[in-house]
Amino acid sequence: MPITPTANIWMNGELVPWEQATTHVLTHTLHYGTGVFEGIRAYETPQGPGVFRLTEHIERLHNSAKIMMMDLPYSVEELVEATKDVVRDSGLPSCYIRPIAYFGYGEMGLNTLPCSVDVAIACWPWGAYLGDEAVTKGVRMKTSSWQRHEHNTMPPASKTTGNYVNSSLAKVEALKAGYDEAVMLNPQGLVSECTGENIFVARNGRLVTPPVSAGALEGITQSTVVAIAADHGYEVIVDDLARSDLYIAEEMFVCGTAAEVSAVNSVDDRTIPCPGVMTSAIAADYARCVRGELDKYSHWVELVK
Ligand code: PPE
Repeated sequence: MPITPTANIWMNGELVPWEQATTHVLTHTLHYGTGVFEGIRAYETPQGPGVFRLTEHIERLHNSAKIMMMDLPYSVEELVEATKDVVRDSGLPSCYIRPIAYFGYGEMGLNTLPCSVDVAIACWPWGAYLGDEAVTKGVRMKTSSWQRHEHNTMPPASKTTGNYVNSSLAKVEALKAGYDEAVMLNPQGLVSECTGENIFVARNGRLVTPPVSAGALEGITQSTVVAIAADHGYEVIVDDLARSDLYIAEEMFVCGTAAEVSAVNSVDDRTIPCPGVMTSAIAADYARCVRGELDKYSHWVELVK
């Protein structure tokens, strides 16, 4: 999806014009995929832009860095404030936000310990990640021939840039085959997640989502969905799913900051009823929740003003 240059970008404490937010080709992370990043959305509210679960996203960035033995030079509080500055400065009513921390210029070789750490935060307007009709018509999924990382290969709990080589291979394979998105299985053959979303499946009237132990990222949208589902009285369990559980799902959706809640209409050409009743209700409430329209969750919307 294209990005439009729209806003100043925060780099190591300064807001710099979009075109000047560049790095040297010998930046360490460019060579070894060792950066960590986040994907966050700000939504329009009557009080101006509100960033959804901002603090939790920045906490996850810190955790990703910790897993990578990267010492972030900014605290959670500082990066929360910096993110608000970027959004406020952009003047955008809503946007996608991409914080990234990376090993910088000056060292080469796989030892990251002597490297400098740079941090940048950018934002831009970004539409529906899996297409405008994802919520109503649903997306076509294909099981990937690429496996999700095993825990001792690349830690899936860290949003490390290099982890996304796996996601990109799977995404391109699915698109080339005429599908919208890939389902990733782990080395044990169990369902893990998608290239950039967590998975929910309805089986026997209750929702099932795979655990972190299956190689899924601990999704912030996933946890929002669990809360919303409970409000509707839907039972949610975190459990392993086999590929065949997807084929006979009563309904299915995927969720993530970029993709929000997107219904799935088929997996490997097995049709799934779409959009399901639970999916539609959860997608509608998610859209309200992120805009601060559900009182119970309004504290999740961190206003930039
Ligand atoms: N799994 C993966 C692998 C993943 O990348 C994401 C977010 C999720 C699950 C959902 O996590 P959360 O956003 O906390 O609900 N993917 C981000 C990056 C997508 C991209 O293309 O880049 C996102 O949704 O922002």
